[in-house]
Amino acid sequence: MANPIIHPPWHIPERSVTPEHVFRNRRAFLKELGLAGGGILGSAAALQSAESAAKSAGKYPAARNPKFNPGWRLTDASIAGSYNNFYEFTLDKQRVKDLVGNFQTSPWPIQISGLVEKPQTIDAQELVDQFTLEERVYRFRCVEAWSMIVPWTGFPLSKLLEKVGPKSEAKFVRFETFNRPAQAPGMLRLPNYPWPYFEGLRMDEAMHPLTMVVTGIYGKPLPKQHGAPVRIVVPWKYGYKSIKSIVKIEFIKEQPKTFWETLAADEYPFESNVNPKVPHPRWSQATERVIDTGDRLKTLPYNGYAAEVAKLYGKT
Ligand SMILES: Nc1nc2c(c(=O)[nH]1)N[C@H]1C(S)=C(S)[C@@H](COP(=O)(O)O)O[C@H]1N2
Ligand SMILES: [Mo]
Repeated sequence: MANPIIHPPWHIPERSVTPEHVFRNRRAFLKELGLAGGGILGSAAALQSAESAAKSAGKYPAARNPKFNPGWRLTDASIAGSYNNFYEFTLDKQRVKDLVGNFQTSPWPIQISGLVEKPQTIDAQELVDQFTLEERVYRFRCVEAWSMIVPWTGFPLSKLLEKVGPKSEAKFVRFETFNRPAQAPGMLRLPNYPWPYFEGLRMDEAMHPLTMVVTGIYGKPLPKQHGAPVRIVVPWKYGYKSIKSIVKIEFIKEQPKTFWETLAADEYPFESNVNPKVPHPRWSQATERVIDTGDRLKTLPYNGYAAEVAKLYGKT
């Protein structure tokens, strides 16, 4: 076969996104969900989708929330966008951006399920359109001891939770990333990894006002290498908790396993709060390297967010 890549049924070439393609996308998506009815629904949906795309485009850049605008020097955008951990594509941080070409991020059904009042499957764009986007400057600290400071665009995860209504028995939220080896070459090269990537938070961590659903960075929609179209960002935890390109949000009773915990439980425990005093089994966490300047900084407890979050862990 000339082309070994088998495209999913809704595949369209990315470069030609026009309202007409948005229309076709949308229909294919609804069909997949078993929702496509006659022409009326089809064209109404198409209109809605075209409107939705236009509306989303107009949301960037979102207003910066002054509470999260500490005047820190931002990491250079092109460096943040070419130094990515996204193992679905490659382990080589500098090459992720070059390998995301086949990754299709629209349409993007997200399933909200489990112990929740309003379970649903909804396209990422429609979901995001229900919220007011804001920009927040956050520190970001990877467990590998590098860090950056970036302006994320999105909204608090708590707002989404309020809308879908977790039941009182729900104690944890589990997130899952897409599972499409044909679009993500790293998945095939690491066959022993427990794909798709999955993560979790306690309900109080998920409800904390710092925890964000992120749709953009540096005033624009998320580039694919940063986890398009929708990811989570939890700034007081090591970077791997901030799961990219999510397709599933599930409310559950028991603490979920996580991808990295499954691979090495002693190195990547569920909680994984940034803590300079607790070394990784193979290296110190006392300092961090800023990815663009190369500066060595002292790592702060909870990545600098102790005043906001230490109380979640019985500490002040
Ligand atoms: N699905 C998925 N999410 C992921 C990862 C990944 O490999 N796959 N890597 C994590 C790690 S280790 C880090 S440090 C951050 C990196 O985010 P960035 O590339 O936007 O800086 O994404 C996290 N989310
Ligand atoms: Mo990381």
